[in-house]
Amino acid sequence: MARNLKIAAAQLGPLHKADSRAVAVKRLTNLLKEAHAMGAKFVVFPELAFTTFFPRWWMEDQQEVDRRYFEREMPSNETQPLFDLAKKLGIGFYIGYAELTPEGRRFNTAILVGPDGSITGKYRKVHLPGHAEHKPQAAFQHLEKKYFEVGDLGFRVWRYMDTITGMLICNDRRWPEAFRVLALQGAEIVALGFNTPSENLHYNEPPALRVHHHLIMAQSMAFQNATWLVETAKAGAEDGFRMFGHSLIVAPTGEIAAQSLSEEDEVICFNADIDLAANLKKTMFNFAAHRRPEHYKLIVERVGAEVTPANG
Ligand code: CDT
Repeated sequence: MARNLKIAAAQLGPLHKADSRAVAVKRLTNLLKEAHAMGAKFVVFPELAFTTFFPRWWMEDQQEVDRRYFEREMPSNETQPLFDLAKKLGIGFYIGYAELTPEGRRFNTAILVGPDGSITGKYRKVHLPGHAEHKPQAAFQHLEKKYFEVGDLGFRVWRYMDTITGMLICNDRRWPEAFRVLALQGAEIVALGFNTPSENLHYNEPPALRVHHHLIMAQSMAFQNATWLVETAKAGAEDGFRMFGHSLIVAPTGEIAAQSLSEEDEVICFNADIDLAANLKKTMFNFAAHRRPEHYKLIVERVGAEVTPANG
């Protein structure tokens, strides 16, 4: 019997420093209602969805950072309304947030919540981009290496809503290894939230080129790993710092099934045939038949590139 799942990407427009969690949760619940009206059963929200993208700011008072931007529990009193509404509507969701553990560790985290409201899975971001030190000359900061530890849960998949679903977060989408580890566990859907500045912090780069990279990566990762891929942005100008939208639902064929048009709150939805990848997984990307891991050893043995000429 065909397996179909109506999937939505619920893109958020900007959340400013002054916006409270209550404002964010209200907008997230409105998006959930809109997704429900479109028939969605699984909704993917962005990375760090309850606050502004705070790693763009250098802040020294860690207690204040924890209070304003980190979640000590999920759900909390403030975030509970989203969980309650999703459960009432029978919708499962992915959402990203800044996690502060009881031991005082900080992670950039995403969770998969079942349509019954229970937390099925947790992922802590592995690829933390940017820097840890203050760059006073830069137009903005990208301080994920200051505010978060590298995730310690690895890349996992879960049996979820009659599919096999994995999670990634933002910069992970630039690393083929992350997708391949999920695909080797049978991933049929990869859910990912992101916050990507339109401007390159390090050197001048046309914003359109940054979107181009985002699109070609999504299409190739979905195809080469024969998986559905849902990528949801937090977008627009947060306190004047612009991030692009272009939230996507990509089929295992590498085709873009749906794409957002705005940099505002916006829902896109697609009725995904989860078995669409079956032929691809039996032929071109039959990993068991064609992969040659004995020749891939450097992938895990070496981190940075080193020049090693073939002839010594
Ligand atoms: N949130 C996130 O990971 N953003 C990065 C920006 C990298 S620029 C230092 C991204 O890969 O989109």
